[in-house]
Amino acid sequence: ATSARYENILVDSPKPGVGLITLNRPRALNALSSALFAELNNALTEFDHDSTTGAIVLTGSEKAFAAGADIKEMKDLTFSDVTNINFIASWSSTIPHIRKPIIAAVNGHAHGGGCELALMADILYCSSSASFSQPEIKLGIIPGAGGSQRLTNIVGKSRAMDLILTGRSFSGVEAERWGVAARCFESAEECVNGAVDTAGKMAGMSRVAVRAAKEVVNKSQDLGLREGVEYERKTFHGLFGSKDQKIGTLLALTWPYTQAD
Ligand code: CO8
Repeated sequence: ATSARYENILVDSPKPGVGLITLNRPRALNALSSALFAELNNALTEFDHDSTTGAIVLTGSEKAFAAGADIKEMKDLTFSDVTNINFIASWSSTIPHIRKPIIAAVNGHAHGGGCELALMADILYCSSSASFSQPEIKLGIIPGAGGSQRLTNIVGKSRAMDLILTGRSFSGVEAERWGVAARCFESAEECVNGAVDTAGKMAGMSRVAVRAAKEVVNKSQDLGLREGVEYERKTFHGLFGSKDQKIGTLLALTWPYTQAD
């Protein structure tokens, strides 16, 4: 992976098996433009296809994960413009098809589309300095990349209404308390390092099992309990056809794997 052909992002591999994408439009606090999303979608797809990568970390700077959609790009668009080009549809079309785990490491501002982008990740880590919001209501619009759905699924209807209808911010500490973030770290550096460590652990697991685990957890968001549990069992059965299952269960018989972290 190389950053050379990108203008809005940096790509790197900070440890074996881990792909790191850093949003890099510092002068606009990583505001999300169509150009940035084209690059992000491209980099994610490349890491997904790259056999040496097992998991992906997506981050921004210490000051901003992303301060939302680029207001300058949006301001003159009319209703016909946005429906004709199906505005921002392509922004959220790639991420749900990425099969490797994506961990968002959120520091600083994550507003509007930036908050929605973080919510699209499989796992969200943040630091206590993170500030999240869905401020669209203040611009006379509403969340447009899944915020009203994903945030509501996590925090519940009442809290989602409270946030989305006022546009108020919530902190990294609140994000962890409400289950928006899996972990809240004290500093930006610890947050990114923590995400890279977790990605490294996942990259060391059976690839086929990690892919299946991500898929079944995501199904829980779309399917009812009975169908979801059935889907899980079929996928579980399928894994008995993998070599990793044979090796993994054999190792589990001989190795005190539960104590080794
Ligand atoms: N778009 C374009 N430029 C931006 C944006 C943005 N969203 N946010 C910040 N910038 C630019 C500023 O214009 C400024 O540029 P310049 O120096 O040229 O004037 C530079 O970044 C630095 O910003 P500030 O000086 O304002 O920095 P502060 O530290 O004082 O404030 C804030 C930081 C509070 C984050 C402030 O910049 C702010 O309120 N930004 C706008 C946040 C916002 O309303 N975002 C929501 C946009 S709506 C949206 O995202 C719709 C979602 C659509 C779906 C997206 C799909 C993923």
